[in-house]
Amino acid sequence: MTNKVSSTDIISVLTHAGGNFVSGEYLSQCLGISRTAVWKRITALKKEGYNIEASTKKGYRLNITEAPYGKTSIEQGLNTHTFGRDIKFYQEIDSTNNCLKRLASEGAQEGTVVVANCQTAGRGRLGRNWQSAPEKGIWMSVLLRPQLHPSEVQVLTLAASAAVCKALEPLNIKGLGIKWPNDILVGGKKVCGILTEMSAEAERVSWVVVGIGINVNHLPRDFPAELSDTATSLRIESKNDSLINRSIVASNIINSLEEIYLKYLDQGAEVVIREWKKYNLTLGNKIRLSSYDGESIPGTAYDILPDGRLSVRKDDGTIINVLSGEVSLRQI
Ligand code: BT5
Repeated sequence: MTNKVSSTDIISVLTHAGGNFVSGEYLSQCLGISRTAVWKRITALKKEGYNIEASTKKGYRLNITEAPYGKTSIEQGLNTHTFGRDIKFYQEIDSTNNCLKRLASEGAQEGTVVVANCQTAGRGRLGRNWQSAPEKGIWMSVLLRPQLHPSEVQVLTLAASAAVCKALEPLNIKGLGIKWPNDILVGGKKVCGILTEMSAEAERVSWVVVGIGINVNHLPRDFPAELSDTATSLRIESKNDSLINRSIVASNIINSLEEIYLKYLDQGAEVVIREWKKYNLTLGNKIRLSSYDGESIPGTAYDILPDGRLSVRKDDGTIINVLSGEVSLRQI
């Protein structure tokens, strides 16, 4: 009897559970084999490549394959005028920002989007590296061609982080917010980073590429050791432990980015800053401001100015306004 129970029977029970956990005891009763036999078969199935999660308390769960993630499934969720009307989707690319910068210099339209399932050379700011594991995150860049002075681009960076937070609202993640200028954190850990790059003449912007990297379906083991204390994912933070549909999240982001961008061009920076402040984790907090020349200034984040600069009251009482730099929160 025992030997006649095939692995397919186990897969069929787990599939039937629709991605929920099934206890070892239930499997054992259902299939008429011992719990040890269940465990042995599960181990063999995992070796075959089945993505089965085992939990001593809850039992076994087959990770149902993620909903489709590609150009068509992202397009299906769009309600935009121009953003995302031209999506280039790659299974693998060096960096979506690099790719879109090339396309921008060849004359690509505003709203062109590049998305990749995996980046082999994802970039952060100042030459830093951005870990972009295959299948796990949203690695995406959006092209803007605003009629703006280069000094007004900082506000676009704030707009992008506010747009991402708004798009993530349906996931109901407690404590998600923005550390100035545009790191999105949950419980002090980074879930999203944004890299804004531009090409400009003295008085006018030619193009801006907004690169957005979001850790979506990572489990803790998917992060390299050096990020284990500082990075998190939407899946980890959403607590219900099921795969998040990246297509829906990506299209929501494109939708909300177009909305806030058009508002900025139409109504000015105030509307962006108001939106950004809804998700603020920085203002009112004690911070340490590290400038790129290595100086580290303790103070309190005080306000955002209309040009996107952060106003900091230093611990000695003087006020400084900064356009760039690294903020670390001294308390959350
Ligand atoms: C950023 O830089 O946060 C901007 C990241 C932008 C990534 C997107 S993905 C799509 C587009 N294409 C690109 O090539 N880039 C953009 P920064 O503030 O400099 O943060 C970089 C630092 O974050 C690194 O030095 C690591 O410490 C940490 N880090 C790297 N990968 C991470 C990840 N996946 N999650 C959380 N933290 C990470």
